[in-house]
Amino acid sequence: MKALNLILASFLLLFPLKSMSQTSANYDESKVPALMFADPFVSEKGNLIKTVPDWETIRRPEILRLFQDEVYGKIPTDFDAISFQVENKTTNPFPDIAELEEVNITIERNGKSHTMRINFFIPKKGNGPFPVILLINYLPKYPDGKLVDEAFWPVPELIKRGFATASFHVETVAPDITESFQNGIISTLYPEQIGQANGLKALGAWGWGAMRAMDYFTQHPKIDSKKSILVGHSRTGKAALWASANDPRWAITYPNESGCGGAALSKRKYGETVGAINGRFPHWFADNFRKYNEKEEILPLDQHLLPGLIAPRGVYYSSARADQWSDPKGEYLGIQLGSRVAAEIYGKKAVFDQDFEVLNGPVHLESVGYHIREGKHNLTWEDWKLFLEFVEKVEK
Ligand code: GTR
Repeated sequence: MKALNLILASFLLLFPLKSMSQTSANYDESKVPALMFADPFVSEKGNLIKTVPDWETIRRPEILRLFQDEVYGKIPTDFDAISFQVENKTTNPFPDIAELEEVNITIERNGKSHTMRINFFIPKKGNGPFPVILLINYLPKYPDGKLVDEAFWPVPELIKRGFATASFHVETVAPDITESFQNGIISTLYPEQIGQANGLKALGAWGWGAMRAMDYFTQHPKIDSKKSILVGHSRTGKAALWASANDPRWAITYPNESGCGGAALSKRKYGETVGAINGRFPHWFADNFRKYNEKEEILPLDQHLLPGLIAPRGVYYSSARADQWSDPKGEYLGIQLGSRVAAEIYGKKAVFDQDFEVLNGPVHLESVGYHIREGKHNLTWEDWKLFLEFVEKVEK
């Protein structure tokens, strides 16, 4: 009995992070259901959408509304005032190559105000204006206080390549906690969103934070905000996608391993499912998204419609082979199908003609790209490096 307890205890020690939903998830391709997808090029009234004006005035707004109402909830953007104050409190870890600005962004609405904070590094070499990369961070390892985790946010490498780079922690906008996520901008600035079935939740709030950081970049003399890049990993990859669908000021959007509710197709029910994600993180998505728990087949849309909302701007996805929970094949299909808008409406060379199974290296097309690497769920230097190669091609 003692031996059995010992075995059990060491098993729990070895696998403490694998939740039950993760172990009971489907990882068998033969069990993936036959897929029925909404057509990006047929409007709700049944009209064929072929031109840029029809896409931009009819079909794109329909799809944006569907994501807003059924998946993510609204991102309100109205406020009365915004102001910026640079207040450096931390020692600059890279004084030789970068200037550091720790910026307080204060937003006012209906007599109330909220202040969020971003950490911002600007190259010392050259006069700019510099393109800027914003990373939405959620790692508990370095909330405000410690500025940089070089594996996850490789500031010196980005600076050396001529980018300015900024990051904010989700907590400065909305805590990533089911019980208290509203204790940020939601209850202070947008209380009317609370209780609405398509109201603002945590992912949308983090996306809103990215927009306010962009407000700072657009007025910064050293920044070329027309070349701004939004990056997120996993949960913040989902937020980055939704932010960029709402805010056309992002030139390139890079969600790394954003999985369920991000890059991956929900209807495949492979790895993490809608029911699993809503169960574990009820504060991320609109309440309406719960209607599709274990019923993904009745979703009136799927994630392949997201890249089209970002087109013709750049969008890049990446997966990790051992990160089956995020469904790498579903992520690839999401961008392969999704890039049809860039290709067929905007005439970009954006056709992924290889099947997922035969991919043997990164695919870098005109405004879209994808890579899969070996290894586990993480944002690594390998991911950054391949992504930056794509950026160089897009910005040429
Ligand atoms: C997982 C979650 C994923 C993903 C990830 C992360 O536990 O199931 O959807 O968002 O967390 O953010 O690291």
